[in-house]
Amino acid sequence: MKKVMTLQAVLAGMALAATASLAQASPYATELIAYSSDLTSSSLYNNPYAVLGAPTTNFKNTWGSAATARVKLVEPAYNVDLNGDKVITTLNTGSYIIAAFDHQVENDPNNPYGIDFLVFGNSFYVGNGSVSDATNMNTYTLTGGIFSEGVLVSVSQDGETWYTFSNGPSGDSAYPTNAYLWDAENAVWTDTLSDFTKPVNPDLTVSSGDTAASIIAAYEGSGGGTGFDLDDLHDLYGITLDWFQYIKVEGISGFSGGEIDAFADVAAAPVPVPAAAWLLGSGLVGLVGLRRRRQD
Ligand SMILES: [Ca+2]
Ligand SMILES: [Ca+2]
Ligand SMILES: [Ca+2]
Repeated sequence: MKKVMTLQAVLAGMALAATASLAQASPYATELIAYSSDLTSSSLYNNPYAVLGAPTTNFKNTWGSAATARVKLVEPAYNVDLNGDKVITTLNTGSYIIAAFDHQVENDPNNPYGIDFLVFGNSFYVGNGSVSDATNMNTYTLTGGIFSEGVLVSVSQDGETWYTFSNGPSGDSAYPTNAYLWDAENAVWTDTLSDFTKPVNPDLTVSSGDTAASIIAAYEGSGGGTGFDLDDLHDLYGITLDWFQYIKVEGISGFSGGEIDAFADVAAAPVPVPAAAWLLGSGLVGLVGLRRRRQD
């Protein structure tokens, strides 16, 4: 009986350990540390908790038609999500939010384009004509313009000493969020989510006459977001920040107030494994040897 109890205790401990490791796996900001007193949670875009978790994928219009829509690069997140929860927070001049990841976000040389984290707002590419989920992205053309706003972004290791991206980029700017992959062949949205931990190629530009579908294709599966490289802080502060855990967004004077939806830690690109190492790892080396001996 005593042994059974011990085994149960061990199993319970293992389950706890598994839960703990899962809880530390979020690529998104998980905790709200502080926010300005004007963010009182009372109105639609005034809840600072809306910046936690994954970027918004679908939203519901609580006015009039109560229509729902997917978040796409030509139709940004607003109003509430399908559960009725608030999705974005406006940062007017003087507003700020400090959030934290549950792990250190690294300045990883294997991150695509050197980009270490993404900030999602509600910017969008301006298109020719109205847009809904039924709009054909293959033929919907863009003006070349983007609706973006300014949100100042800073990072910190301890929540006290801050490093500000004062030369930009700005939160709530390119690249607009695109939550789902587009099936260009059948001209329909798929239910496959884009990758919110993958940056868009920073060389991508949008010109007048480009179709929305061509830009979605150029996202290469990324869900968009504004990319930040910790190496850019070196020129400003003369230090190399290897990681951070706290992020601060602030309203900038001169802008009407940008919105923040979410923050994401960029996933490092998989490092190509040399063929010999792959064979070793798979145990196929022995098989190759056997075959050779048999042929001899
Ligand atoms: Ca970097
Ligand atoms: Ca905005
Ligand atoms: Ca959000």
